[in-house]
Amino acid sequence: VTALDRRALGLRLSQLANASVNELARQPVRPPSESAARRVGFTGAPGAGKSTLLGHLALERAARGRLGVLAVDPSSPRSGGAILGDRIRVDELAGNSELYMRSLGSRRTSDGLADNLGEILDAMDDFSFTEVLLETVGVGQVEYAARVQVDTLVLVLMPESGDTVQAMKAGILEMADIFVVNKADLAGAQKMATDIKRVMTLGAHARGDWLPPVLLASARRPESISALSEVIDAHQAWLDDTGARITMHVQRSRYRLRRLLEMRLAESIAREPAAFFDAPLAQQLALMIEQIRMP
Ligand SMILES: Nc1nc2c(ncn2[C@@H]2O[C@H](COP(=O)(O)OP(=O)(O)OP(=O)(O)O)[C@@H](O)[C@H]2O)c(=O)[nH]1
Ligand SMILES: [Mg+2]
Repeated sequence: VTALDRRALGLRLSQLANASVNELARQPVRPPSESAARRVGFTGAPGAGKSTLLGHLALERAARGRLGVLAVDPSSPRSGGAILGDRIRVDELAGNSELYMRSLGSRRTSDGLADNLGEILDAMDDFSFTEVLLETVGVGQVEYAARVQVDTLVLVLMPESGDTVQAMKAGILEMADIFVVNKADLAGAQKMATDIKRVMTLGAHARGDWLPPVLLASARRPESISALSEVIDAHQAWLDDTGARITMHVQRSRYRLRRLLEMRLAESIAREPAAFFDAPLAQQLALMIEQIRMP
């Protein structure tokens, strides 16, 4: 593996964040790959402590190989768009030549970035990342895109915030692989965890299903970060053992095909309906339809 070309990667990600439908359609169709970066997503309400958690996890996991930390449009005025939480010493991470951190915005709304997230994460594979940690905020379109694009989705909740109810309403609860009741040094964390566990065990679970664990975590308790790191590994191992990773790749291909068609259709209707079947989209369709056939 050659040294990370930060300039080239930065340029590529900026291009993809603002890419047109045609530019997105020109990105290659990829078969499942053993060498693809493990993708771990973190979502939750503004201020839930996602960036702080990511920073600590990055410190813990950076030694394993090339690690990317991406944040989609962190727009909270409190954090000022910081990728790492305010308690992380950036210099601890900055010296690591195999660590890459970057926040992503798009010229559209932050929801617009949902269109490009798949291609952005694919680009990380081209730069030989071992793992990518992705932070998204809120419960918009980006959350649904993130669910499809990451292997492991961690939902970060704050105690006594009404986050559980909000997440339930938005359907995020069903999407999460791991629940983190964060800021567990604050009151109400244990009760919240118990409530979530109760909700989770209500649903029917087939043998061999992944039952999402509920963890308490706090930036002030290093052992809680290690525990989360281990659970992420356990979920990744489960994906490999059950073949779920392959199913996931098929779902991603389906999602990409649908998004490209929707975007292109909307564009064509707005301009010139006959242009819908122009290259390069049409050329890609045959390849992509092949890709979504289950092996
Ligand atoms: N008490 C307590 N505060 C925490 C903990 N982790 C983070 N915080 C604080 O919570 C605030 C928000 O932390 P961030 O990590 O920026 O939260 P975020 O979810 O990334 O926020 P946005 O990106 O703005 O949505 C900061 O002031 C942190 O210091 C924790 O474990 N306990
Ligand atoms: Mg943040």
